[in-house]
Amino acid sequence: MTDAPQTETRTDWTREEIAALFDLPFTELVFRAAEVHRANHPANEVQLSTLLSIKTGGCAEDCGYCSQSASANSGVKATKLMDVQAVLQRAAQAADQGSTRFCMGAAWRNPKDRDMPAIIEMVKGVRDMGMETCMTLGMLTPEQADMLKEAGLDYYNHNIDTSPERYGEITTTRTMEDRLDTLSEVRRAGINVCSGGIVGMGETREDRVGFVHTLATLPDHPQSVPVNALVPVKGTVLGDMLADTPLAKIDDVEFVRTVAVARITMPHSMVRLSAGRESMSEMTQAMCFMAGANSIFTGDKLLTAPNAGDDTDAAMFARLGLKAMAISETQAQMDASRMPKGCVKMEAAE
Ligand code: SAM
Ligand code: DTB
Ligand code: SF4
Repeated sequence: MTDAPQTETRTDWTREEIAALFDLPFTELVFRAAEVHRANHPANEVQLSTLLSIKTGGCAEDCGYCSQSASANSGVKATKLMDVQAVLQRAAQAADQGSTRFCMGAAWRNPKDRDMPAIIEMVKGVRDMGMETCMTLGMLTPEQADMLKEAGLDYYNHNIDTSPERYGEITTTRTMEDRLDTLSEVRRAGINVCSGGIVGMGETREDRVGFVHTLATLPDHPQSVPVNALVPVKGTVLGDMLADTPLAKIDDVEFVRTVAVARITMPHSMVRLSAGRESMSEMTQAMCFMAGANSIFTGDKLLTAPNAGDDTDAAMFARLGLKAMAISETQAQMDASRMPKGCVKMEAAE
């Protein structure tokens, strides 16, 4: 490990190196992550994304954290795919609120071919408003990935969620390999990859090491890395497990450590402080921004769970002196993230 900030894109991280980062004294780890952040991104700018659930609930997968699984008893009502015009109306509202990326999520194991024409209309319509588009629809066939690229989709979100060892305890209806296969189809099609996971599911430190290691050793780092804190939902396997064993809840310091290690190992990626902000103190969020998080979800709702809300976030940004990142800056960051491996950026972004 060197003392210079990590600007080189490495995909050969070892688990031992990642574990050693997690083991650093907290202030040393956050200091190093902040150096990497400043060398590669504007330090006080945060990208704003808005989520919309375009098809809610009734999902055939059994992800133990998710309120939308048909196997959960969460009370979330299953809906049909939303009408294209209604989706575009919500995107226009998000653009008015200053969001630069609109992420549309469907509670599907995979999209059916009959759904694709409406999905494509949604991508084209949102793009025409000048926003970046993101979809998260479950597993994709190579043909579907190509169709989404052709429609102009900017990002596809597909999380690996946890370590390869823990994966089978969280979801039994698919494997980590299935997940990685879809990610490689998305990459091959030329769509930016958004992939991260959830911390606070009762996993061990070793699982968090394995989670970051899996992402940081993909053939290319995901352009976007969402780090979610589990939102415990009553009636889901993990929500109920955590309600019974509150000590399994992750502490804020360990959450910030995970953000910092993601920042150091994937220096050019946008690291998104995702679900769970609603129950996180402003100080913990501030530590995450210090540790290199530079993207959030805005608005008062995620897919089904509550989010901090625009007024709360505006007040936090004012107090912390943070600025919304312009879309041109996000695109410059993406170009940097596509630099060949081993290429060292000479100038700091600010
Ligand atoms: N069905 C698609 C899929 O699984 O890829 C898209 C939607 S799914 C809800 C998107 C991601 O949200 C999941 O992979 C998971 O990481 C995150 N997520 C879902 N429920 C969550 C919860 N209760 N707390 C934190 N993150 C959650
Ligand atoms: C991601 O990593 N987090 C978002 C997005 N990708 C699709 C979803 C968070 C969902 C939180 C729980 C809910 O709203 O149901
Ligand atoms: Fe379905 Fe996605 Fe929820 Fe899993 S995370 S149950 S795939 S909606």
